[in-house]
Amino acid sequence: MERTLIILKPDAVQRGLCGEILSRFERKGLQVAGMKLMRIPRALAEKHYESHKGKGFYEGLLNFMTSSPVVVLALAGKDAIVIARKMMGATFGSKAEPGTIRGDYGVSNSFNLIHGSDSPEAAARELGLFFKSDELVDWTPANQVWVYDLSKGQPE
Ligand code: IDP
Ligand code: MG
Repeated sequence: MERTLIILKPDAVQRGLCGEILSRFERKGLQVAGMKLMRIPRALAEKHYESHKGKGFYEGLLNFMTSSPVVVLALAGKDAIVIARKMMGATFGSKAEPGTIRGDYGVSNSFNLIHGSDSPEAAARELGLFFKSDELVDWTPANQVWVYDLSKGQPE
């Protein structure tokens, strides 16, 4: 099983959309392996978004991400990284397809509700930034045998 880092950004928390967004991931079959509400310290936001340093939106992005609490999630599942990115949709609500989280809940070209790791390398790095190892919980959901076909030993 793969893990991905999801951040429900300040606009999602302020607009009361955390439950709805988490519910989509739960219904899809992704498993919560870590979850907390936090205010992101500036230094952590800088590290998380270091690949965007120097871009025009970087300062505004840091201000946005540190302005108000976020919910950070570690979601687990087979191909969790790609699945979560598809469910999020394109970067801005104005462009994201209906049926995606960004497409269904936002219209802004700046506030976009959610972050999701975009590769296995990014997921490992970002999970390490936001969670201590003992904050990530390894557990087996009771319905796992109906979420996946486990008859061949591997989840299908
Ligand atoms: P992603 O979140 O869909 O992977 P990236 O291009 O990696 O999008 O950008 C990271 C984050 O930076 C976006 O989610 C968004 O919050 C912010 N961002 C990207 N481009 C812009 C922009 O042009 N204006 C304002 N914010 C931006
Ligand atoms: Mg990105």
